[in-house]
Amino acid sequence: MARFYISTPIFYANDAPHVGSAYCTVNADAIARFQRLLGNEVFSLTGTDEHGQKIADAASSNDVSPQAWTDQTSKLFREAWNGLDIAYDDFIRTTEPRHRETVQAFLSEIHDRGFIYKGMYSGLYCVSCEDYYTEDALVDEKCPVHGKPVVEMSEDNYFFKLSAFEDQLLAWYEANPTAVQPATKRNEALSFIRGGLQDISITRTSLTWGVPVPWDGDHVFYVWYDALINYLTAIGYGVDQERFNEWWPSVHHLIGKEILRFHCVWWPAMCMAAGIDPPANIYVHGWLLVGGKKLSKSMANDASAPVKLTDIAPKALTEDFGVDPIRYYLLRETALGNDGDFSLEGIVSRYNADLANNLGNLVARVATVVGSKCGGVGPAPDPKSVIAAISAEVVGEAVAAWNGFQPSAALEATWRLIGAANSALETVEPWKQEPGPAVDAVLGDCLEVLRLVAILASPAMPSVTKEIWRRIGLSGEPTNGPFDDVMTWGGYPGGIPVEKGEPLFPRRKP
Ligand code: ME8
Repeated sequence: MARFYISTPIFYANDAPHVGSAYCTVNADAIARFQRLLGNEVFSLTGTDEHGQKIADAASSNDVSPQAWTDQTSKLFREAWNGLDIAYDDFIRTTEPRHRETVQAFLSEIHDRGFIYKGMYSGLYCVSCEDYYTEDALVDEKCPVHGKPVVEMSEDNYFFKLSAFEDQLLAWYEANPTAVQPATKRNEALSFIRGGLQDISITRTSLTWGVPVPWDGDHVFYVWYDALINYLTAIGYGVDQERFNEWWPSVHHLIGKEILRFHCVWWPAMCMAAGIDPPANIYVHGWLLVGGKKLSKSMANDASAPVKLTDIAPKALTEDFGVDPIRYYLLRETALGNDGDFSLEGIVSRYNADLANNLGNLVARVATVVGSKCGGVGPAPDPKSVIAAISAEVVGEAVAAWNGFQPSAALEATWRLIGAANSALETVEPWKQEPGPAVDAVLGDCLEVLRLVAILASPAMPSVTKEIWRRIGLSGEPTNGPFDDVMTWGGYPGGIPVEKGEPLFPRRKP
């Protein structure tokens, strides 16, 4: 049994989550669930990022304290994740005492090792990014990510000697060619490093809403510096060394592309400075776009946005389509790493094509014909079925894709198996045949396909796959044994009752 640690970024608790925030979390959850299926010990982490100027501003415009504000908003994230069936193992809030202690211990270690010094900083700051920009990086004199005006800031700060880690970072990238994926993102990080690294300011005096600097009470840590350390807090850095060593550095950080520099340059360098190994893997995903623009909280105030943010809030979507179909859409529609268009029309067409017409139809047809031709008792599959070979290929591909952080490809492969079963039904047309071995063979094969699909698709659709499992007469939950054994053709025992039930995915009007 291996250990598998996966993290999402921690989300700014300045406002409620949107479906773009859910995108990363659903992908991380499905990948974690697949690793649990393999029998691995999994630790999946998510949470909220609660310090910094952006949160302080949101709290003050709502006339409450930052703590009260983040208490409310953090709860909204937790509720949204519960509503999307996210099986996280820990939900961290950066305002928790455990996190404050870890931040102080980790940064004191870097300070003691001589990589933090005091100096003056001035630059152009985007509050939404909580980041400084050079003049060249601005677009029309505005922040390149948010399109908002930047402000001149000048502060007496502590600096982290990032510049001292240029060679070490390049050597780490060289020695770990798959540490940052996909390769295009690795190249982006490498070219940033090769372009030369400057020391970065890691504290603020202009703000009090942050983790206090233990060696200088006038300063708090800059929010990004506190945030990245959440990945260590959750596994007991400085508190439970044994637990920490069990999980670190074999971590997989799943992140969005705009926070690549923090995770792929700063974070490994910070780890090096503190004397721990950098994270083993950082997987960078793209954005959900609406009308070509990044889906973001600021769309709430944009009258020209092509869709109202409230109409596509995670809760509104799951109430309309169901939890599993929304999870499926987020995982299947776009290959992880690319940008993808998000639209309600897109959800409906994916739902009708893959769920109603394909999986739902297979479940319904098999159960109906088992009812009419086999007295409601499912026959066993044919050990020599032609579908057995397709199944072996699909299982191999799906496993490789899940392991390679490609849920979309894993589901695409899984749906080929569903397609093979539907084609076999159309060829044999058991509903037109007399009961007998030919009817039993095709229905047994289809039931075996449903058993395999219920397992392979369970990371994406945990509830519906349980229901399929139950309807075809199996007990427990999808998977009931060592992964390689349960994925071998022929596991459906036959001789057990099959239930028809209501349509799993009633067709939607396009
Ligand atoms: O960046 N499509 O928080 P955040 C896909 N607190 N992903 C999206 C998205 C979209 N339209 N919109 C947002 C932060 N995201 C920091 C992280 S980690 C130590 C600190 C993703 O709430 C985005 O790419 O602004 C990012 O990975 C995540 O949501 C959190 O964004």
